[in-house]
Amino acid sequence: MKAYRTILQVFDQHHSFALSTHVNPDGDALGSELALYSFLKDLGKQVKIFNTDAVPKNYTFLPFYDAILPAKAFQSDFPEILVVLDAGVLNRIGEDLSHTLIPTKAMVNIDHHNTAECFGDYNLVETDASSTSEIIYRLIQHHGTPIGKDRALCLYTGIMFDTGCFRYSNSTPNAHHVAADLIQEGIAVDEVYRAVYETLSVGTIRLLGEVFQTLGTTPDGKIGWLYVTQEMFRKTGTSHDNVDGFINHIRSIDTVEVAILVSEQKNGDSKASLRSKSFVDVGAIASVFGGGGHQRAAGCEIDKSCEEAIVQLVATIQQRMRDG
Ligand SMILES: [Mn+2]
Repeated sequence: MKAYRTILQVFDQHHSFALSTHVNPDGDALGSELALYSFLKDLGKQVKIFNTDAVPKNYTFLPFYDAILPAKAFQSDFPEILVVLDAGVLNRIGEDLSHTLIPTKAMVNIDHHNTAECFGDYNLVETDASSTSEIIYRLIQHHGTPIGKDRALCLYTGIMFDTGCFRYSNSTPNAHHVAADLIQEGIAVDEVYRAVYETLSVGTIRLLGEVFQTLGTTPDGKIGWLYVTQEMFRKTGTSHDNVDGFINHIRSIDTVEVAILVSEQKNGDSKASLRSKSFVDVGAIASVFGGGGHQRAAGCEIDKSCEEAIVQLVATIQQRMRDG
């Protein structure tokens, strides 16, 4: 637990902080960031959050979410300490921010990704943690500060999201113990679930209908994919934000080991999400294409059309499966 002590000392010895997390922030990115924000505020620190992408609407129930500033709000008020959460490499916070948001004293990286590069001056990287939120929970506990209901709501949301609502293999006994503690702070788990997942627009369901038309699988059924194009977004009045969770439909096919969801970017390039069920390390697959992630969940960008990206991904995955 020396790593926790070291990070708490760094917090103790400095006054001004900036926090950031990865682009397209998810429940864990936001939950861990906002809980840490609240913790540092309670310690009397000056704290600002700068994220490249805005908070998705379904996360605006999180306390303190309006403290999150856009990248362009950062001028030259350099923080002593920059804490980067839930990102394994620095440029995951966005190309611009990764170059402009420079701390005067030290960078701290808190993360749980297998592919984490430990790019900070101080790194709290625990690859067996379910989520960055679980690590922030431990950090606050280690300090002896009560978690409290607001931070519990943030951290529970993070753990719930990263464990796929306690269904993925990272739903460890520890993750459940921490979740139990957080629930004890008085949060309503049914409300958290509804806020995150049951706020779909009609457009999102229409988009799902379009995307389902693209379903493909390899002859053995082990790899399945869907893709979504800019035209589908236009037709249904939706955007990339609405695609969240679509990949789970492919993963739920009985024969599928690897699920691929490819999304066409505005410039025609592709962004791929990869999920696996039990044995394929999709983090390793993603890193072949310059991406990253975990064994069971990863992502990468490919400068090809959706169809071409799928062909390349499938070939790479089949090769890995053959090599065992
Ligand atoms: Mn995470």
